[in-house]
Amino acid sequence: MTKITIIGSQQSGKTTLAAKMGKKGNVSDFTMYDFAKGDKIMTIIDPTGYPDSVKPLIASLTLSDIAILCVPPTGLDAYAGECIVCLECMGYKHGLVLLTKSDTTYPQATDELKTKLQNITKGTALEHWEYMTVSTKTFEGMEELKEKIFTMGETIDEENKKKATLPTRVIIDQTFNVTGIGCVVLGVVMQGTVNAKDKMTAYPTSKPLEIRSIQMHDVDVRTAPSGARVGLALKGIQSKDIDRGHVLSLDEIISENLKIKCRLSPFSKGFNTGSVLHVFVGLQSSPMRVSSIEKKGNIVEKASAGDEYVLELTGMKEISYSQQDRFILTDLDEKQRFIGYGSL
Ligand SMILES: Nc1nc2c(ncn2[C@@H]2O[C@H](COP(=O)(O)OP(=O)(O)OP(=O)(O)O)[C@@H](O)[C@H]2O)c(=O)[nH]1
Ligand SMILES: [Mg+2]
Repeated sequence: MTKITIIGSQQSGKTTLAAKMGKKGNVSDFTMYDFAKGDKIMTIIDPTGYPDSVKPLIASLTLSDIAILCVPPTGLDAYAGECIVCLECMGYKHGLVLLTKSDTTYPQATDELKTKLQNITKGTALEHWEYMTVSTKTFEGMEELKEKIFTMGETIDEENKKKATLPTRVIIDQTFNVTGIGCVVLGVVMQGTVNAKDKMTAYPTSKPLEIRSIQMHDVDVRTAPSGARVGLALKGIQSKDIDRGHVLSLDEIISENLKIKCRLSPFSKGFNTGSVLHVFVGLQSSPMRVSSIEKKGNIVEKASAGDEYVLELTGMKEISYSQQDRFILTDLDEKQRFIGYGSL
């Protein structure tokens, strides 16, 4: 099961592409599309709530394995630039650069655009991503794109198999109440394996629960592997007690404040002690005040683009995370909102 997020320039054909690739499903601040061919299943996410908010962008990418960065013949715009900084901050591994609307340009211009983009993305997470060309109008490149995604999906399936024995963690992106069943949640098994009857805890609220039943793409299953998109019916918890961003796990760290080692993006403006940042971890986020900035053991007043720091951040809301999680730092008042990333 391969999960893809489509991002990139405004009006580059992202929504049209998603709609041509799959059948429209759930809509919130991102829209999901499903495609199945034999045992191959694909979920395509269109983060429609971006660029108004960075939340759906981070959420969609977190729930996906592959990012498709769409660039039309007119090139990168400020939002595609911001998407690249986001991918870089997330350390996003798998992706493609898709040169869209190929029916409106000619091959030489496409080659020039590709060379330009390869120069811009040198040294970033996108450096070794493949380039493909499509038109949703003439269907040029559409089959090749699907094939490419399934091939990448095989690599991702292998990576997921290696995560099967890790402690189980499921990130929830939707919760609702179903009459006669009770609390139902949708989410992705980020690592480990979920089994019916498993006893787990919802974090950061620390509410205990039991997995009553599991569905994968509307089919009842007893167990769901790492990487699976699942629907879970839960026992012992009400839908009002669980929200998007919550993590089902056996053990997570919970805190309001953080002390993290972080690296600022070269494309950020930096910040000072006292600044308020929005810190994301998985699908959770919290506004946090920078209470101290340390550079190589010394306390400093300002954090600048491209450098590394130890930050102390003070929040007012509990978030949950684990030792290996990556925190994404954003400043929602800036034009380019991604500042950098950090870890414990
Ligand atoms: N000629 C041509 N037009 C296209 C193609 N794909 C999309 N379009 C047109 O481009 C416009 C934008 O398409 P959307 O799919 O809405 O693009 P988007 O990237 O989702 O746009 P935003 O969400 O507003 O950023 C629409 O008028 C589409 O009909 C294509 O391959 N060729
Ligand atoms: Mg769109």
